[in-house]
Amino acid sequence: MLKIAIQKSGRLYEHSLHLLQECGIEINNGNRQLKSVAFNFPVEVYFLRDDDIPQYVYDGVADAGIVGENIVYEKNKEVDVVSKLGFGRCRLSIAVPKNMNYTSVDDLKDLKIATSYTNLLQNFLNKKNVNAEIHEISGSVEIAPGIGLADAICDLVSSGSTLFTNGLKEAEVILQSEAVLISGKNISAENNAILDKLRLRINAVKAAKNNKYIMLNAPNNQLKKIASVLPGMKSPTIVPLAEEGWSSVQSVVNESDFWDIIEKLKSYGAEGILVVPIEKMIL
Ligand code: PRT
Ligand code: ZN
Repeated sequence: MLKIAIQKSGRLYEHSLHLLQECGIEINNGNRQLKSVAFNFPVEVYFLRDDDIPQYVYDGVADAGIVGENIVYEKNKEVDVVSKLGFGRCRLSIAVPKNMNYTSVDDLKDLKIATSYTNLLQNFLNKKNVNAEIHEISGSVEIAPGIGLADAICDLVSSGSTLFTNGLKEAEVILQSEAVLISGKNISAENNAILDKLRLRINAVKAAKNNKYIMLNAPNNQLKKIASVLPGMKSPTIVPLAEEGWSSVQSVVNESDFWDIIEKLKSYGAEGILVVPIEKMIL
């Protein structure tokens, strides 16, 4: 049985449970238990504070965990990052009062910076050869400059609105972060095999999210050009239409270059383009 730790409440909780669900793993956490065994996959889920997950995985109390990279690298426990999960995206940044004339990292010299990410901040300052005072606080970091507790802060940012409402501006980005699946170094062979199965399912879910299935009609004399922008998983499927001189082309396209491809397809004479979501994609 693979023991996997996820956040018990907070920003990663819903996404983590949803990802497991999309992987076909059903868990009942109706009355907010501490742990729960899946009905249909050899997994037991532990619900923990995100800060504790790397330690539990390092100690082998849990075999794997879902947690933000910010926590993984701050806690600096020896665990393996198995896969990036594409949610919980944010960045760890240094922010300064918006009226400060900030030009470079040297402007942080001798400032007092409030953070709960002391290790990541210290590493960054060392790398940049800047000497500043780190003031550790555990919550509401963004109010520290306003109440005279610090000159600057180092905290997670996603939309930037928290910084804005507290009269701060982003000065340096220290780390880009998203939720990741981690595993312990001493995982048993049996649990490692279950983890491999889980990873395959996660990759299938992620690939499906990043890709769309596309169907279109194309004049036969344009098929070469159209096929060249639609590589698909191997190559596009091309079947003749009942109407002479036309074919139906089907393929898979990546979300990131989706609009570029659509524009090219239209310019090559494609018609009746249909785009549908993919449920799972096994490569
Ligand atoms: O109780 P527990 O310790 O488990 O939870 P927590 O309160 O420590 O963490 P939680 O639930 O707030 O966040 C869990 C994880 O979500 C973090 O470790 C990050 O990996 C990820 N994440 C993604 C974020 C954000 N985005 C985020 N915006 N975590 C926190 N924030 C906070 C940030 O600290 C700041 O206060 O949101 C504010 C900034 O947001 P914007 O949108 O105003 O910029
Ligand atoms: Zn936390």
